Amino acid sequence: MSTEASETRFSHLSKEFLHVVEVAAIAAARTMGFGQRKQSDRAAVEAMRESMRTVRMNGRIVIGEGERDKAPMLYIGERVGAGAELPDDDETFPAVDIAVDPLEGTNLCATGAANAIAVLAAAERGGLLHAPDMYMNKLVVGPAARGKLDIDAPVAENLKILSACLRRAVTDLVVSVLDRPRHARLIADLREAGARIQLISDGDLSAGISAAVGGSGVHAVMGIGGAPEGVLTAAAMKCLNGEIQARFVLKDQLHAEDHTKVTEDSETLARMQAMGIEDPARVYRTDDLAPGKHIIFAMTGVTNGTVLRGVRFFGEGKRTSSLLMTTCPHTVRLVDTVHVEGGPDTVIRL
Ligand code: VTB
Repeated sequence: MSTEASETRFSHLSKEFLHVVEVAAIAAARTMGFGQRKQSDRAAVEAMRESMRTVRMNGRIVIGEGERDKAPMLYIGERVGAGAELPDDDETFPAVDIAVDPLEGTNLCATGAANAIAVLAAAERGGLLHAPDMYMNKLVVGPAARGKLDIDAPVAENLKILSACLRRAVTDLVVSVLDRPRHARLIADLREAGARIQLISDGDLSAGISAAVGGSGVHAVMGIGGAPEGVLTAAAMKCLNGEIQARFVLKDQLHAEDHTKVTEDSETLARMQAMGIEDPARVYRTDDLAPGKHIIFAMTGVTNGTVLRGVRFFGEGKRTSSLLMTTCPHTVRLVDTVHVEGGPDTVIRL
């Protein structure tokens, strides 16, 4: 098959992935505010898994719900899609690596708080890093500051550079940080430097997307969150021209002043090695986390958020708001979908 034909086949998958995140978001949104985060997550996972069965791909989950023994569905290594049973070299369907977070922000959904999303990223085989389910220190910025900051530099220094890139004072900057005790020092440093802070209870992936787009009121994300979300953030950054720098953090380093020191958590170190992470202290950049040339990133709002609206149910159907992005061709689509369920008299509001 010509490269062009296989590229076209791959980019056509984006519409199918849009459907996958839409149905996951709808299923999760049905449970909004129930106070049952596991139930919300299960609803999203089941809907996503079911809708993925017919996607015309030979898919492999590289970031999912966990290791095979802990997660019955969408576990790391699971084969998905219409070509799931086919061998790797079969060309009936494109071979695709997939990272999913069927419900990013389970607590946000369970409490009806802002920015719960359903997310999927895809790339050609090998295009997304196999990141173990552990913590990661992250620095996320938009295109204006891409390549200019350094995750190892003091916070005040990074803010100074960011303020110059964005042509505003440090006191005008907003940095999003997960509200966790482990960030006490980071928050103190940000305050001392004079930046404004948006403390979020969950969801540093959606915060990263906000930081990368203009007009969101968020200029950077800093601090320690999940590594799987880091890979998904990298996929989004490739589409938005933003940047993520990141470093794995072992559990016993969580409260340490210096996250660059490798400690004795031998079980996690072994898990990292088994997944191909040779140097645990290395700084990963966007292209290390998402090296793929052909990236598809699809996300649907579950609850109302900074860049997307949540799912709305209106009796004769529902309405979803999604972001669908591809690198080849480079497109960013904002997709507002009305899923009509009523009869011929249903009025569609535009
Ligand atoms: C992180 C963050 C996610 O959960 O994984 C966080 O990346 C977990 O951190 O966006 P804690 O273990 O400290 O709760 C999220 O916020 C998703 O909910």
